[in-house]
Amino acid sequence: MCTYQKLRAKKEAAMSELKSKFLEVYSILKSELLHDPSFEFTHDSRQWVERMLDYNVPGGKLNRGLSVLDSYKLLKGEESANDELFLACALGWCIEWLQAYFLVLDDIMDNSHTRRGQPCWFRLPKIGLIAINDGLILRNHIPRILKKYFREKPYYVDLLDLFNEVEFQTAHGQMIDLVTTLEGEKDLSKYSLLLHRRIVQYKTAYYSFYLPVACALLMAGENLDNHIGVKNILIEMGTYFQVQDDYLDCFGDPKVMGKVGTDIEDFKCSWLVVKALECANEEQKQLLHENYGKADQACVAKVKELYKVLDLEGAFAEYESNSYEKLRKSIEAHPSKAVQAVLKSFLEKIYKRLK
Ligand code: GPP
Ligand code: MG
Ligand code: MG
Ligand code: MG
Repeated sequence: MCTYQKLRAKKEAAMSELKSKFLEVYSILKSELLHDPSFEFTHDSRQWVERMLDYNVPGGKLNRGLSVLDSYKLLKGEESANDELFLACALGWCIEWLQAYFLVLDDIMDNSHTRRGQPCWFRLPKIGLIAINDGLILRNHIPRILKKYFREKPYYVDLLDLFNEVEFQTAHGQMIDLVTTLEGEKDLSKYSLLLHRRIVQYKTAYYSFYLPVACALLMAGENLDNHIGVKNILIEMGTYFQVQDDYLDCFGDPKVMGKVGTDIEDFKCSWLVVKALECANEEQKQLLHENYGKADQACVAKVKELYKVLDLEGAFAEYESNSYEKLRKSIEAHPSKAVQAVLKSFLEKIYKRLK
């Protein structure tokens, strides 16, 4: 094994150790939530919530949650106490709970079929629209975890405020994502990179990128008002991440991603359709107007064919390497080496991702 391979193997072993520690904390939090004294659980109701949690919370990549732990360790150096690491895991799980809540509802709104390699929760027999209430339960678990573990901390109010702000921003991002696709207003001419940027910053970047690092900063005793530069870099990274999501929706391998894309059928303001509109001739634009946003698989195939002809794969590869270079430069310009390490670790996790 060469030095690089050894280093990589070491890093992977450390990551899998971190992941199993993180998963142990999931079991503890779940068990506490299933014995919450504010509700008189019966055997059946406890079983319902447990099955819902196991189906929707821990089965993803866990990048957002693990990033809290990772970032906190990098900010504090190696001397962090075990109970502090447990708290970083608990905060990480709050983000995974938030993500589960968003995904359960997003899949209903996007009319999706699969998620994380299994049917979407609302697609299961006897679940249907009960999934909406399950989403509310997931959402309500977050302040309960925060109260139990952080009530006495000086940063408790900031933490609550952070989760509230980010949820507010995400719901508004989701609103513009959905309203642009409304029946009767299907008008491709309003789709632009500017609109796309606005949608993805709000619906994805705040909760997926800013939130984990902001949690770690609060735990490390930092004032978030002093970290606007970090926030801006993370929002850029989140934008890049959602462009990847849009790209993979059409060009990714559903088996690897665990979900089948629906953006073309849903008339989404995806990065791909915006790029296609930018480089299409009049005839190709006409084809898009006629076929984009239709459930008919023949229409979807025509749009995909046009994406190939316009070499959107090439356009994406160029976007990806430019974004990566730009992000690296802004990270390297940051005055703190510890913060640089946090941001670099995040960027390396998503660069050229396939899922
Ligand atoms: C990702 O969009 C955005 C979210 C999951 C946020 C949802 C917000 C709510 C308030 C419900 P997406 O639809 O492109 O994600 P995916 O491709 O994973 O379905
Ligand atoms: Mg969506
Ligand atoms: Mg979706
Ligand atoms: Mg998507």
